[in-house]
Amino acid sequence: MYRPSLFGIIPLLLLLATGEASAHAFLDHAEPRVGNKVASPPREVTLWFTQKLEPAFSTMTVTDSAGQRVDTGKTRVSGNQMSIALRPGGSGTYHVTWHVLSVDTHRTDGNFTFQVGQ
Ligand SMILES: [Cu+2]
Repeated sequence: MYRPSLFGIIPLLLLLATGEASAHAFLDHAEPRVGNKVASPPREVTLWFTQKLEPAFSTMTVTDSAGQRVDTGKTRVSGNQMSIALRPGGSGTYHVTWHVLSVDTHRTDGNFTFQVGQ
């Protein structure tokens, strides 16, 4: 016999909460891919978000393993996509930090790394 319980209700609440949160712009994927390793320094970094971005308030920076900025400082935004060109850099761990304002006026930010070289 069926007995309603919290075990049925809690997943439903989580589902509703997640649905609300996904309305903000979160990182969907990136190129180079998050945590991945690439053979040579990429010419640019591109991020794809779960929502369209406001170009004037969306930025990212990229630093190399020495903590030096290797991005050109000019973020390009198109729809839910944001890119930045990189200057030639060395191998090691690169850090990408992003701050975006999505079209629903919510701010989100985050960071990730990828590896360059062996
Ligand atoms: Cu939102």
